Amino acid sequence: MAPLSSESNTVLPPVTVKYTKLFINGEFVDSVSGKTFETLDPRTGEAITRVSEAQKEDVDLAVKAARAAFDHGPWPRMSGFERGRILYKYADLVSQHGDELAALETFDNGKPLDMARILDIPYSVEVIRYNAGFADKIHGLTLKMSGQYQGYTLHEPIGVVGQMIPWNFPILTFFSKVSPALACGCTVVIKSAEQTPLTALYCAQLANEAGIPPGVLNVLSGFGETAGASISSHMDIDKISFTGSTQVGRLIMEAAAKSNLKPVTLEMGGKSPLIVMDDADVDKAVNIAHLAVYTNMGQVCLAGSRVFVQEGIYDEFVKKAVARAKQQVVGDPFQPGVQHGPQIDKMQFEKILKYIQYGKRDGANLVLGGNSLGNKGFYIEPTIFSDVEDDMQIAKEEIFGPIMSILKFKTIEEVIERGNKTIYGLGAGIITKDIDIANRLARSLRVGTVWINCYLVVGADVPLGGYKMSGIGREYGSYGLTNYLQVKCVISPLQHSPW
Ligand code: TXE
Repeated sequence: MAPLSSESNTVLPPVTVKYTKLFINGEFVDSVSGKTFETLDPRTGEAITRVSEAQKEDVDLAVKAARAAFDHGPWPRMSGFERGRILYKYADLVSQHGDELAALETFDNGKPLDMARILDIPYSVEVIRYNAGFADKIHGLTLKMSGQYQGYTLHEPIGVVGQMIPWNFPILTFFSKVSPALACGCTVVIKSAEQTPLTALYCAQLANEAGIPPGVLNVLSGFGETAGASISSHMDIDKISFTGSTQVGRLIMEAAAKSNLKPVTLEMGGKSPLIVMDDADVDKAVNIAHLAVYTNMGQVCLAGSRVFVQEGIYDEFVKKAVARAKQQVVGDPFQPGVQHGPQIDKMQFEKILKYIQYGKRDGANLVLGGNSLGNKGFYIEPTIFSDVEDDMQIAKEEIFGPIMSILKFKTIEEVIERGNKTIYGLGAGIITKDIDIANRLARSLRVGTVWINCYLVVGADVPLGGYKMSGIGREYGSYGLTNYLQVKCVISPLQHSPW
């Protein structure tokens, strides 16, 4: 671990900010109130720039534009082929501007530039292309009814969609929400997270260049309690899709229920078990666990934040996990080779340090890290606790930081029960050479994704979502498109009509 100490660690970002206003009806506009807010550089905690702040009246304007574009505009009415063509162009533009977008993402979010370049941007492009390819393949069924009737189903766009995204994967969550909705012919009002508004605004400009008509995609920067709440309670929005905390997911569902009962898709928190059996290759298991916990500084909903290791290899695993984490290159995320940058903001930084205190207080064994790093920004050392017990706070609650909690178990029955003993159900990992054990665990864990001998492997074609309080619905893959479609059934008499 490279110590972070002096000011000289912070390098100049290779990017300038171009777009800071709200994007409504195809134009960048000031907020009605004229209010703006700062977005911060997590490397320093200092302001990058100010962006316009959307509030209720701006949400109303964006919804009005999206409503008009849906009710009267060309987007839902054009052929799926044409919509797909425009979305492919959008993907090409994101790819062409990939270096600038990656740098902007790192500037606003603090994730290593290497990662933004090789993961966030290409994966976003893949997601847009995947959904673009579906635009002309959305169709219903023909139904041979009993009696003198026949029916068919139409899969129609659900309407105006409101979307709220988090700060941990700003571009990726932007496109995982926007591209299936657009492919289905919906129009969108999306609010970025207040910590990371910059790449969404850049992508709004690219939507214009791709030929997405005005009003079809509206991008707002603003806070959850104001702009976000206005979206979820809006009477003229037909559907909500949200990614963020379970706590806010609940508020959104409540607001949707209290307004027009719009359906909601929720992707929320997790406390995913990663189960390492005695027969595992310990070095490989340590690598997988390392990636499962430290990717994106632990700010991943699917993070394998409870590492269950069977007793026979427990001590060796802990020792090797510590050695592996010590190799993590921590530093300014713009520096080549850096794998671990700052946490997103002061609130998350303090939350994580608080959990480190809880771990110590509850008697877990701190075997690595446990401190903040440097004299500015939001850096935290990769941290490991061993001897973690199920009822400790660090084993129960989502920390969303670079903390590995290692728990010991004896039998499969025990680990199934303990793995499932959580309010969450997002992901799980299994590391074993025994196919029977892998199959049994995969069937027994109540989660949306199970990885066997790997972790955090995702793809545009693979559905993602949670059981229990981790979520409602699935995103990505063909499943993701169904969030944005209504099914209409049309029935008519056959030749010998009884009417
Ligand atoms: O999330 P919020 P925060 C978890 C993680 C993290 C914790 C808190 O544990 O430590 O949540 O993070 C918008 N109506 N995840 O506070 O508040 C908000 O503006 C409508 C897991 O950042 O849920 C932002 O756009 N919208 C997660 C988005 O919700 C509201 C990713 C997420 O913010 C709103 C992020 C409201 N009342 C955090 N209040 C994941 N699943 O990956 C806030 N928002």
